[in-house]
Amino acid sequence: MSDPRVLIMMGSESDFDTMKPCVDVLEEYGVANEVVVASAHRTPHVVERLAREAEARGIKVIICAAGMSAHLAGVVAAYTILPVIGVPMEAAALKGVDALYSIVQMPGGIPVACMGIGKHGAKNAGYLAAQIIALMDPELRDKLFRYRDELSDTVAAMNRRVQDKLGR
Ligand code: RP5
Repeated sequence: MSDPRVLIMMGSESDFDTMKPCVDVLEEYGVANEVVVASAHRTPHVVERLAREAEARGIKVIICAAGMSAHLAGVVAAYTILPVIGVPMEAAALKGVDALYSIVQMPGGIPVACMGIGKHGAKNAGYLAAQIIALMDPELRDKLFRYRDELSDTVAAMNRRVQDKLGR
């Protein structure tokens, strides 16, 4: 995709299905993005290059998805002052709690915005990145406000259905 504003990095191909909702959100709101598989442990040199070059390429936000001993977001954050959003992947043994703790417990001075584990976290990473970009993009800001209005309508409809079921 040309002139991406969001760079999504994931530690493995096995993270893709979980991260797809993140890509979907960015696509829906017309936020140009680039998706790359790069691992803090298996390809550290690639991660370093992507993180160092991101700002000069016009990237505004970096999203990093990783599971298990998840160092990707923290390592990327060490090389850039762009906002970095981490998404913990749910891997077998510890169900993503390992990745959550790895991402959320950054030492002071090198922040990472940590989302929830799995697909909800991935979706929220997309929205948070879009909201950050919206600070510089009034059209995107309007779209995000329209989405919030739609959400509100959806909840009001759910409430009406529940009241109907109760006969109230
Ligand atoms: C992490 O290890 C990846 O982000 C992935 O969540 C996990 C397992 O990777 P694979 O063994 O499936 O490639 O680095």
